[in-house]
Amino acid sequence: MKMGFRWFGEEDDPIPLAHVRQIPGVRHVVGALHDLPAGAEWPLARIAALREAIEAAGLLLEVVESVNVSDAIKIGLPERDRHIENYIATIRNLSRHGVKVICYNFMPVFDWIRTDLRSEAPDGSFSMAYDQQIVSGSFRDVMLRVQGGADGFRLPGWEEDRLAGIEALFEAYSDVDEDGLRANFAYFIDAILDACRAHDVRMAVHPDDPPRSVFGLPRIVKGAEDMRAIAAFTDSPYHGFTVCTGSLGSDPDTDVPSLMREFSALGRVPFVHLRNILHTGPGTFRETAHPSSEGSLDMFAIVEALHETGFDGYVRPDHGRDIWGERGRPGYGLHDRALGITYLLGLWEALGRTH
Ligand code: DNO
Ligand code: MN
Repeated sequence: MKMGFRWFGEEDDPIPLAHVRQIPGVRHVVGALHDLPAGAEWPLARIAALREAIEAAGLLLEVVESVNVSDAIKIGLPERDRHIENYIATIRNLSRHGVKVICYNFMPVFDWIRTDLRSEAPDGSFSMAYDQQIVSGSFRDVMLRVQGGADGFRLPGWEEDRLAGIEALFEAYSDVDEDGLRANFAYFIDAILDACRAHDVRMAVHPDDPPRSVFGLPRIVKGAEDMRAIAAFTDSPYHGFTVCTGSLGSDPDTDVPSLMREFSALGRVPFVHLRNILHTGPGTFRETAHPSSEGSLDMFAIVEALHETGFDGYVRPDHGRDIWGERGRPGYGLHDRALGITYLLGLWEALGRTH
């Protein structure tokens, strides 16, 4: 298990790499060029600069999250082939700098969604929460509620310039149902797979978060059944998953340890996001600290599933809480994610000693 830490870059992340380096057991930074639009080629020089900054801190850049897939590719618009060419060039450029895994998602229009970015828990810590009732309204209601509530932080995909064209984007999706979206996904994977093989870069699709349709948009990476259909595009190990326990586990019907066991045993899990959530009622959940004792997921059983299937890929803690007065990017503070890492590595060490 290779432990990583997500980092948003020198300009956008308040956490210095020197601090990441001090978290015991962390050797990998999960990074990206966040300013580049989906559909563009990532220039070699920009990747080189990111890698150099990470390596100068004594860390490695082997996992990138995310190289976003454009809506043109998801919708199947004519410009998708140009975007796919750029994606292939990006795979090649990343591989030249030692990148082994690309995390991405196939969610239309938006990325992950929460309805509260700073919800206070009884212990005085803050974390993100979700209420399906609120998402059942219009996305503008959600936007008004969420934006500004966390020091002006915007959910990914909700950037101002993007929201300006949002009606047209919704319209462009009006003919895309789940089957259509899946067909466009298969088209994308088929088009990039040779490049992945040639450059030895494994693709790892992140599940939908939350794992259900939002604002009437189709979503197709919601649970084990969806994942089986996606895995069936090709049996190549270059087409795999980022198993995100918190995203998948927010559906109370999903058995995360058994899903992890199934896909890891198939060799289709190059990357894992480990985090816990607490089901607080029908259609609601909040993010918690990583240990099993704090939330609804059995983190021991999840890590055990990885151990027993001989997992040797990359993991990172996912969203953590804001604790000890820290107030940075929601979900991506230093302290709680560092605590999570120590807990997860403790489970891993114990499993190694006893199995
Ligand atoms: C949610 C997070 C997401 C994820 C992207 C992947 O669980 O891990 O930010 O990174 O959706 O593209
Ligand atoms: Mn995740």
